[in-house]
Amino acid sequence: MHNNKTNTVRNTKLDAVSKSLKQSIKNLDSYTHVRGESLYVDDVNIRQGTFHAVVFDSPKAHGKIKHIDYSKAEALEGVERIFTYKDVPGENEIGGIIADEPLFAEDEVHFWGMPIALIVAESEFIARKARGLIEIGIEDLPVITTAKEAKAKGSFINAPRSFSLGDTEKAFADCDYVFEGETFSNGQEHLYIEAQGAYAEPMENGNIKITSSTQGPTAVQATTARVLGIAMHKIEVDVTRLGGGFGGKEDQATPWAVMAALATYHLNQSVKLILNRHDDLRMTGKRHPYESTYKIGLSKDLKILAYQTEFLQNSGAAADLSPAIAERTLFHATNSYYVPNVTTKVLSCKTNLPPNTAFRGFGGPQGMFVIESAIAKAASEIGVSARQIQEANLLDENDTFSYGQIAKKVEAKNTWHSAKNIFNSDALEQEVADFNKNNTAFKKGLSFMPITFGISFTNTPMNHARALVHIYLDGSVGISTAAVEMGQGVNTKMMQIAADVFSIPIDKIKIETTNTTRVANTSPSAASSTADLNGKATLMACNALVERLKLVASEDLNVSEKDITLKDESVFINDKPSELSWTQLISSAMLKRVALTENAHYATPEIHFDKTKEKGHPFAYHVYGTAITTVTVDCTRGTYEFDSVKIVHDYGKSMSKGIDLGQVEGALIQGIGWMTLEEIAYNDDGRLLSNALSTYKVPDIFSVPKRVEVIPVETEGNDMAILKSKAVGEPPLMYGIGAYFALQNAIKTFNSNYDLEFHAPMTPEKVLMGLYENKK
Ligand code: LUZ
Ligand code: MOS
Repeated sequence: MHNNKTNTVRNTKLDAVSKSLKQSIKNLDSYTHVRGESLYVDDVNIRQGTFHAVVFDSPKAHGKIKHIDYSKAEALEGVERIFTYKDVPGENEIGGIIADEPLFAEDEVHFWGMPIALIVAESEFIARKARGLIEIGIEDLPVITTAKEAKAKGSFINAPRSFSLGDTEKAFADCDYVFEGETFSNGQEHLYIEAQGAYAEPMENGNIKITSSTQGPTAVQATTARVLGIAMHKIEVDVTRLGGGFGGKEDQATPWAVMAALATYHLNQSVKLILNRHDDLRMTGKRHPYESTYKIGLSKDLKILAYQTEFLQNSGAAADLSPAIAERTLFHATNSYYVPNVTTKVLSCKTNLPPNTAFRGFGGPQGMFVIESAIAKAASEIGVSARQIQEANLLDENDTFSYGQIAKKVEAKNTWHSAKNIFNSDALEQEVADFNKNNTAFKKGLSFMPITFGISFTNTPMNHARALVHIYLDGSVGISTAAVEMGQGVNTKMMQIAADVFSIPIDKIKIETTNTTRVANTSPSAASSTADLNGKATLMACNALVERLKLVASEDLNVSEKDITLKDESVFINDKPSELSWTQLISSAMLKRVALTENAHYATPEIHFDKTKEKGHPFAYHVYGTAITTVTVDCTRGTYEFDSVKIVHDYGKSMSKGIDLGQVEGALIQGIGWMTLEEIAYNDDGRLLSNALSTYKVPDIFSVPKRVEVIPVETEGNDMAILKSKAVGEPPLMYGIGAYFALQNAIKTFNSNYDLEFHAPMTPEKVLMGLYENKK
């Protein structure tokens, strides 16, 4: 991105931020970000002779490749070589969960944008020009773009999954009200600012080093080894940071890294492959669109007695992470509510779209949108407000989730009632009602959105991490973990932990790049769990070092180690400073030949899940919260503005308030974008129409709510979270679902004949149609 980066390493003033660590620490990356000094893949100093690569991809969504002619492209001056599946020495296979995804198409293409070949040239410009010279003939095969069509044709990724609790069928028979309906939620483009990319370099003895913009360095390493047919130890993957991931680089950073490595393998030369925005939008998968049906049954006093759904997930042309995402949809199908009788089912439908993938929330938001739709429908039919139904069914201590986990330390009612009190929701509702009485051209709508999100990878074996901590002989510290910094501030959190345990300033600590040679066999930075898993490992490693150092100090000072603490860069005896400083203590430990390196392994305790029974205790804990959203709709134009989103959020005991607030705000806006603006469109041929930022609208400064307030709920916190500071990455995205229902409530006020539709995103066009459809 910046080739002329300043060469002087500036003296970063980090000491200022080390004070009052737990209060308002900034994301320490912000200093290099604002100066343009943060390093991304495109900033790697490339070796002389490095080649540049561009991917040739399918111009059809489904078909048989009849012929490809590379001769003109190969003849172009500056083109080094074009690689296809024929050049794969190992397996032409990159599927993570199911082996159903070739790196390069062989004789068939399954989606528009599917990689077919890699063009390697002296410059990206030449490679791109060569791409235009490739001639391909494809015999069309039928194209499926929607989940419903796939279901009708029996096209699935895997077997359906189903969770159940109680006796749903019997419970429906006992309900006073039963409603059924359909919902749709569209996909979502990740739009990480840094597009996908990797840089591969040949090392000695056929080893390859890959610098990748990935959330999953081990996935890149393992898949490269598989495709090249060599052992994992020959591949080193290094990640400095990502310019955003949002799930889009959990699995789908892999192919580009593998392709670059494949070219390096053959050419024994460095190869850089960075997608431009158009290529990235076309070739990569997105959040899964879902088409779902629901049936909800209630008693007269508005208790939800029974709930049944069928989720159709549009998985795209290969499994990718779809089965895991489908599973999380089931985990979150009842959101923050206790429902005693539940039957949920999800079908991962195979279509001819790019394989859809992880996106912040990982299927949870799609599941939660459906039950909120069902509640809105029930409320409208019964003639009560959705808020009454929501409030009557909030999860309580010791309630059972459909997957068997017993809810503990539940904050659903706490956040809900705190939100009502703190933000005086009665007065807010009155304001909205008064406004609507006094205005005809503008209408306001208000919604409540409670959230409950389970923390842990739902796949239990993935919940582990390691930290490698070195104390250098001058007392400075270097930390390696599996955590990938992608803007979420995890490096800052790791530093805080070490600074806290060692009681040294943050400028004595460095978080190293994430590298497979220092921390191996890692799970991706995902599932909101990165700070928990890697933070716990870091805490364990630092604590072990401190125990060792205390022994050294007790010898040096001739006191019991029980009386020793490390504080303010000194050794304290019974809370009074001794003459021994941190640096002297480290020198002393060196002379005594004490190990100043520790490697710790953390695996989340207590969690388990039995897929044969679909029961267990998959989550370390849950994160809770409630958002109140108000919107004003311009009923002449269909445009709208969010007046405010007022949130009571369960941070536990936040260890980095600034970072966590940033996560809540960012996730909220991303959720509002998904629900209101961002409209992915493929045509019937499977071609992405929303293929640029001119046709794909993301929230900008004008579409964010005029006011966002986030208040932490008072809570005991949870020891399964790092320093009781709960995971914060994904849960707040689902506050954005409230935006949909606030809009719907405004429309209903204007047009009492509006027939509730649950078809997200609620774009201004849809608002306008809703305002005037069947209006008397
Ligand atoms: N990734 C994953 C995730 O592999 N498993 C998960 O459970 C998950 N959850 C949220 C986001 N990414
Ligand atoms: Mo994820 S959706 O990569 O946490």
